[in-house]
Amino acid sequence: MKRVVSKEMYRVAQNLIPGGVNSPVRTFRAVDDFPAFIERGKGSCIWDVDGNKYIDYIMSWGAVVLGHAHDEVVDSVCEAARKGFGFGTATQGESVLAERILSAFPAMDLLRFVSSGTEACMTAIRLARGYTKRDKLIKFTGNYHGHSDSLLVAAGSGLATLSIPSSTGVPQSFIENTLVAPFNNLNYVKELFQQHKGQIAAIIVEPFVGNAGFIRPNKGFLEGLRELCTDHGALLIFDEVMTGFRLCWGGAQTLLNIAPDLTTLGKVIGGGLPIAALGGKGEIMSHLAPLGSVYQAGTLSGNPIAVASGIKTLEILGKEDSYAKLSQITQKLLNGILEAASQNGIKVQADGEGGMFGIFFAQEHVESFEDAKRSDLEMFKAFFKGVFNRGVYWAPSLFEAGFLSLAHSDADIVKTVQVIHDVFREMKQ
Ligand code: HOZ
Repeated sequence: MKRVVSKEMYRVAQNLIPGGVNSPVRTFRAVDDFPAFIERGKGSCIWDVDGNKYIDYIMSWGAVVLGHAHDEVVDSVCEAARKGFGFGTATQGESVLAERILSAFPAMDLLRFVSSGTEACMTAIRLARGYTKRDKLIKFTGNYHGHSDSLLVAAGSGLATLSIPSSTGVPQSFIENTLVAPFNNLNYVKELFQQHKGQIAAIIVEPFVGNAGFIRPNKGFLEGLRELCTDHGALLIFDEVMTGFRLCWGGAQTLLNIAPDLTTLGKVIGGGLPIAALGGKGEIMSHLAPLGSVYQAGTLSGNPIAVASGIKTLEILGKEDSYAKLSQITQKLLNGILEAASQNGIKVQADGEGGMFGIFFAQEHVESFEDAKRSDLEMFKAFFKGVFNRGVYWAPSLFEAGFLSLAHSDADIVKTVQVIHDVFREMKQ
């Protein structure tokens, strides 16, 4: 596939924007390539500036769950835009979207809209600290909760992709209260609670990890975290920025019937426009200003255009068979990958839930970031290059999940599986 115009645009961008991109994973550096500059998207596909067409398995990192430029969502966004881009004050749409989200999350009484997942997680941590009057926080290796200072420790996503263990520019004093445990290791967390008795404000966790590839929680792990938090008076925060409305109607907490104290959401709730939220029990949420003394604010919070996109997206997604369809199409893809791998003697782990999935070229079962790092990066690079050059747009990092949408068709999956089969055959040689 020729990417001549993209290459030139990338050259220009690098003189204007650090690394030529506005979010590091997008450089494709981890797969020894450069980005395709995208011109447009429709349904399951995107087209680059050279006219190449790709079946998209990134879907704006999971946000565009209905497919690109869904006609009804576009109409809602245009209608909202014609009324004004934002007013910096209350609009009715915010309550409509809040009501729709709250009805899907029984553990939430109230929610506050912000503009990004980073803000949602940063605010959730501040709220947990303000509420418990404790400072320490437990996070898991390979989990990524945005780029606020205290959470940039042993993080997944771009940091893992670029092998940056922890960001420079974060003073040691900002992270000395961040304790780190391996995902799926409950005993390790128990030990932390013993060592730091009465000091831990919260655990923050991606219930299904999407920022270290896709990693499923072992049975009992999240339930164990719930119990530990309850026993020790700490708050359990589920970061469902990726998993919210993606695994099922609700989130991982609905699927597993676990009630976290706080939840962060993003991506799907804006249908591709920038909006995120944090929510939880009224007793905790009422500590946020103006009701309480934990401060948070934002000019673009609850932006009416993003809200309109979110309302329409959830309205369409709420139809009866949406998640059955998402799961069925994801399973079809995963089965196809496993079959192509077995036919070509390639060892691959492929797993997914709802419309989210991931693969690892690993000998052993991957259940933590540490396991993911031991999987075969060279195999992944060869796989990525093979599919990308054949028109399948895959996350350019071992440490990112993949996403499908309601616009992906059986024909898309058949075509993708055929491509993967050809790539595996080539990799075997
Ligand atoms: N943190 C995002 C998903 N893990 C990646 C965002 C991006 O690079 O665009």
